[in-house]
Amino acid sequence: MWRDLAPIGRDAQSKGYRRYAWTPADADCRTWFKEQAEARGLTYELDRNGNQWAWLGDPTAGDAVVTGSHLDSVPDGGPFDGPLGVVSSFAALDELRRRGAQFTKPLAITNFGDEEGARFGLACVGSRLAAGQLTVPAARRLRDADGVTLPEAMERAGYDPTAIGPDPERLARIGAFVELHVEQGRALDLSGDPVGIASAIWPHGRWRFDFAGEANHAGTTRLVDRRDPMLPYAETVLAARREAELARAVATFGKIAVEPNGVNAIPSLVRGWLDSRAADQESLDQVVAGVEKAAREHAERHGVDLTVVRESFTPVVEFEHALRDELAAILGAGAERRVPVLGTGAGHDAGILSGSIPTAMLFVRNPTGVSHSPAEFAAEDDCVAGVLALADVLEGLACR
Ligand code: HGY
Ligand code: MN
Ligand code: MN
Repeated sequence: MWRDLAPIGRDAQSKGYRRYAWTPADADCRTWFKEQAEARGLTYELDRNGNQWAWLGDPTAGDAVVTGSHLDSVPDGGPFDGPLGVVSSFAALDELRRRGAQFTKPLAITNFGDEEGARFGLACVGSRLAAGQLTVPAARRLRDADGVTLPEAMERAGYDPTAIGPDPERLARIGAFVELHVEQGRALDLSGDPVGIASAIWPHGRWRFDFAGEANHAGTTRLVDRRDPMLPYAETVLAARREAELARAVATFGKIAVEPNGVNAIPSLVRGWLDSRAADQESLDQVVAGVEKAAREHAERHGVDLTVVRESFTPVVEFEHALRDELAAILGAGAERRVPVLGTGAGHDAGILSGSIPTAMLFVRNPTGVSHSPAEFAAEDDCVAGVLALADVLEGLACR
């Protein structure tokens, strides 16, 4: 399965993945998912929001145990973020069949669409739509860098965008959703464990800072006559780092768009996107307020106009304790050591769905902690340990 997926959407130069929502690479990943489902005799379903489901047993029986993740990537993302959870779900089912496990509840494997929000800027679109956390009008307004809206992109990919919307009946069928994901940090490397259980997801969001100045000639415009938006932008990036350090949080300006983006032209507009996350809401609010305050002061000083728009936000997620503890009990049974429980600063579909159904996450060791990079890596032994752990969890939850 891993080898079949590997070449899809992989850039020859960067060796990173460019699997953006509703693009041909995304379509190829979706085809792979459907083939894996059908190869196992699972009932394939595509839901109204373009999420893919592979069912074993009667989906309408209720109390289903569901596992899966996403197949889309950030720009030049790594091979594991998302796909490890989907591949491990199919592999865990294969393992359970090898064990002769008898399912007493329906099981489903899922691929949630557009988790990374790389193309339209909002994370977890597929799961947010299903959970009613993204309204249809707001979804229809999403636009990519070329001005293509989400509905247009879905239509071009052969999907019916008029069907999108909340899917409470589908979520009501689910008793528990467990997502396996490569760890995006080094906690398991430091603790020496191949697998961990998630406790919480930090509150996190994305804010767009638009600095509007005055386009002019780079060579003939005196410094005192400039309204150069690049300067307050640069000072704001440094302010974000300071605010994050003060609040023991993280803040990243990872994406910038400059108009007209010419070497010899003072920009008319600089757009910068802030991603900030913190262990608690108060710290996150402190960082964002501090960055915005600094941005306004610097913009004012340079005669530049500033607008700030919050484009994506996810409140803190505390995974349901009963399910978290059930995973710990299942994985701890007979093991010589307790499976570590750890928080994360990375968002996931399991976080979005935790507002609607009981969800939990398993993390697989990432020896360098690097993610959202072609260098993202997990050792095969650890990936196998993740599959076996997921199989144990699914057996414990769905094969009583
Ligand atoms: O950005 C995140 O935390 C996730 O990878 N979407
Ligand atoms: Mn990611
Ligand atoms: Mn992910």
